[in-house]
Amino acid sequence: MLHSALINVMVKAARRAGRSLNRDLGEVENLQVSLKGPANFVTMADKRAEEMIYTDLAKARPGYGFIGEEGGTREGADKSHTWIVDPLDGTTNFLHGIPQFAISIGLQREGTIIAGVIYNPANDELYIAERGKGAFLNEQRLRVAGRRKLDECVIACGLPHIGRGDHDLSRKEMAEIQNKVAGLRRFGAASLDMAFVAAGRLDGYWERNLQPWDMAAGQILVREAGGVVSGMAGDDDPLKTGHLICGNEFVHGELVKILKPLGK
Ligand code: 2AM
Ligand code: CA
Ligand code: CA
Ligand code: CA
Repeated sequence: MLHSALINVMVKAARRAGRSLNRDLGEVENLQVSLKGPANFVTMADKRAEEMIYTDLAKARPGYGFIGEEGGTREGADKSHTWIVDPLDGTTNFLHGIPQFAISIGLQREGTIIAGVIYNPANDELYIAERGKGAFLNEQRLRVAGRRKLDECVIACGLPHIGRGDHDLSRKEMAEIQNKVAGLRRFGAASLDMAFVAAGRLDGYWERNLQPWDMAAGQILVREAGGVVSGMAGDDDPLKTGHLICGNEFVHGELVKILKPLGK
């Protein structure tokens, strides 16, 4: 499969930052860990990876804007294109040596995500999606799972962290879903949860209080794999609300039916 020049730029940046993360993973006990807030860890690994990604992307596409979790917003001369980057999604997993973390790079044009790359350097899984051109895992075309019975589905969620979000609501949500599905999972890296939905490994996923860099690339992966992505209302934009539900059309609809009334 030949990808566009744009995707090649994103893949190259993700792979270089991935090598850096793998090096840091080998010496994770020597990494300085700081707290941005309660249970909100950041390390040199996050910052180094973001700098590399910014450098590579800015070199290849000078002028595009950049939003990264660690570096904040950098305006570009080109007001229509913006990179949305999480240099290390799943920092807590990373710090514990759990190989479920990723680099997530999305590209937004005029408010729409047009390309996404998610890369897990621990197992070398590379997810790619471009608008209208499908979604891929290591060159294999992806399609969301086709299950239409909730009690056969494996669903993932995210949980609010210490001092953030509504913990009572999340308990209610989990209890409702747990009672209706084959399995409920919590992996801890939002971008990979979406990549797993695109790959048909998970049937659906929901999480509240996400940031744009957690979901920019994941959204287009799920959509290009034939899935549906929205906020909690079922037809709203998760980039605007911060809340996200995704799955195949059926599973997405069922999750919305269960979760939407709980949030009121
Ligand atoms: P991060 O590792 O890039 O911070 C999983 O629920 C998602 O929440 C991940 O995408 C993770 O991204 C993010 N996350 C982890 N700890 C967090 C915290 N304390 N506050 C906000 N987001 C967090
Ligand atoms: Ca973080
Ligand atoms: Ca993240
Ligand atoms: Ca991060």
